[in-house]
Amino acid sequence: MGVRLARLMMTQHQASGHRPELRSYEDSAVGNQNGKSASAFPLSAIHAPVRAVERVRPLHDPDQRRKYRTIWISDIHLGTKGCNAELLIDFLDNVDSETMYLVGDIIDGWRLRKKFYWPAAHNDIVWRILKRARRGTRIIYIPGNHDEMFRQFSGLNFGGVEIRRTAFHTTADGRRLMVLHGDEFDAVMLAHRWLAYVGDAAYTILMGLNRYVNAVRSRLGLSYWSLSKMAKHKVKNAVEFISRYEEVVSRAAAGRGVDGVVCGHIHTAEMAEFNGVAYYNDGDWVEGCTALVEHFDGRMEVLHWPEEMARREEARDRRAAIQVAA
Ligand SMILES: [Mn+2]
Repeated sequence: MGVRLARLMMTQHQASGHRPELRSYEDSAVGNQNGKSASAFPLSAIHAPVRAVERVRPLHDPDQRRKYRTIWISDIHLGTKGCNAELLIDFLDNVDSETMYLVGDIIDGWRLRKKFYWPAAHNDIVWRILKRARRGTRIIYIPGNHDEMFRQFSGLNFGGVEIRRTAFHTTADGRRLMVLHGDEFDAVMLAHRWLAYVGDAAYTILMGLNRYVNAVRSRLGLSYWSLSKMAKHKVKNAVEFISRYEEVVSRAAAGRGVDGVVCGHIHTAEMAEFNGVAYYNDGDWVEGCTALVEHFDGRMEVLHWPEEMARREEARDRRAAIQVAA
């Protein structure tokens, strides 16, 4: 299944009219720098997705990135319109780590099976992650329920990416954390799979609305705002569900004798403690756009990327204003 999906992605990529764009990029680059004609350059020898990475945005200097000991991200849902690829690309271009955990639902196989959707930006994310592995970042991928087709490869290594069902992480201050996607605890999903699909449909509608609201907001010059994040916090049932989920996961972690647990799945970033067990959720890249990070002293933090971006823009505006004044 995984191989078929990968092949399908490649085919789609090549058929999407990407080549002419890439060629024109190549033409100008080769022509300007070497004075050679483009036809002398063996374009077909170049792997198209690699060029796509460099085409979208100039490469950032890895040394300039904010560095953490560990990064956890999950619920990216590549292959869906809900995936906030722009924000994630910005995150990956500005933040680096020694170890990176991909905590599941990275690729949405459920949705891809129904309707194929794979824009160039989604390839850019895959290639940025693989490039990190090549540069020496340890990458551990724990497939979730939406990318469960990769679970059969648990224990294997692909291009420097280790695939695991569950992982154990030791923090700089010596705490042992269990890392898993988290659908294992979702009683609703196990008992009534159809209910999860109904929830999925409602979620898709909400995400569509979220996209629309934010398109309007960005046209008005307003920052990104999460509709369902607000909706979730307003709806009592959802709040109850989330807190029950957090307790169930923490109790299971206590049973395994670890100091804490890191998961994703419910798209709600959180740092909490239940009966002496730390509960961390790295959130998602559909609505909240959050990551969990470990500092070099073992301190944990949730990064809310839309806010980080807004802060950066503000600082840039301030610098520009100072320059104008001077
Ligand atoms: Mn999930």
